[in-house]
Amino acid sequence: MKPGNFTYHEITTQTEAWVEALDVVERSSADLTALFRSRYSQVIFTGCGSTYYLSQAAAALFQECTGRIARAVPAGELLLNERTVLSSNTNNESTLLIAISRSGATTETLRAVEHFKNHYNGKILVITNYADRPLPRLANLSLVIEKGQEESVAQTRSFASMYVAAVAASFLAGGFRAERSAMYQLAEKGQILLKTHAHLAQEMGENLNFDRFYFLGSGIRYGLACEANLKMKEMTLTHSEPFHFLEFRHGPMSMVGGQTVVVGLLSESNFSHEWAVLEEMRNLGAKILALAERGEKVDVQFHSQLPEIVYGVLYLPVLQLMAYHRALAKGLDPDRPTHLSAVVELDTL
Ligand code: F1P
Repeated sequence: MKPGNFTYHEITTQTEAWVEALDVVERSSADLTALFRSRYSQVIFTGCGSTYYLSQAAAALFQECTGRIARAVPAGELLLNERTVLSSNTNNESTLLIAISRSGATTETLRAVEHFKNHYNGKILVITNYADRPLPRLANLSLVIEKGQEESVAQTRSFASMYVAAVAASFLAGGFRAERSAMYQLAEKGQILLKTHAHLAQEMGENLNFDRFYFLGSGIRYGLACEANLKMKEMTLTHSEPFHFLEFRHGPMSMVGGQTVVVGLLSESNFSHEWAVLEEMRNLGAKILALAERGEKVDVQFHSQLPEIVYGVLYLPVLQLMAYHRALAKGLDPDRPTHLSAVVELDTL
């Protein structure tokens, strides 16, 4: 088996898992509707690593769609610093907990959900890729997307599959019927993007003159920028950080130079403000990689003709592929990132 074979396969077949995620939400729609109708005043999304970043992306979108207060916390924080997340005044039934985990076996997530289950009466929704694991057993309802399962350590297909499920579930909670059915168009658009931008991902990934990457995304895209940044770190051992667009001017831009790549996950709603940041960084010497629905100078254009709350998953494949190529160019195995294992299981918690 050549290094990176699994990762490459998982990235390039991920759209099948997107479709399965939509089918899973569709099949569970009655149960999900009942769950979202239950009494709660806030939603906590939780996970670790990639699935914490997924939680960030999902919480922003959930709040945007439903108007309900939603936030994301790392499972380790929910477990060890509970009072920074759940107020002691919190009514027992007022939190809906949405736990996300590829493996369904990460110790922090399990312990945090167990603790919540034992001390609060709020309902628990789990989003995962494996049915026969401890986490789904703790849930009132689980969304299991088996086609998202992976051989590789770093999450690519799994992340996208669970993200699609979280978005579709948020649309259901918010009554966004048309947006939910529009999501079925994403798979075809994702496949086209993977084909048309494979070369760009390779060219950017193989350019080892670049020594640092910044991923900018705001609103519902910030969690996705965090995830793209994590791929670059895990797979390629490259200095990389995520920021909200306008935050980048407030200090981080001092790191920009001729070997910097600034990746912009641009929105339509704030395009001009976000584009201005990229242009400023270009003037400071950075290489810009821009992704957006459309735009004259945008490198990766989706042309999805879908609303921006629908097409978030389209930001991922080209960036995952860029990390894959950079790992290979550095002589690393994208399937087996340095020091990492697929699941963090601890006997100390
Ligand atoms: C979470 C996770 C992965 C990461 C690493 C360790 O796993 O942090 O995101 O890539 O391999 O575990 P999970 O709870 O989503 O299975």
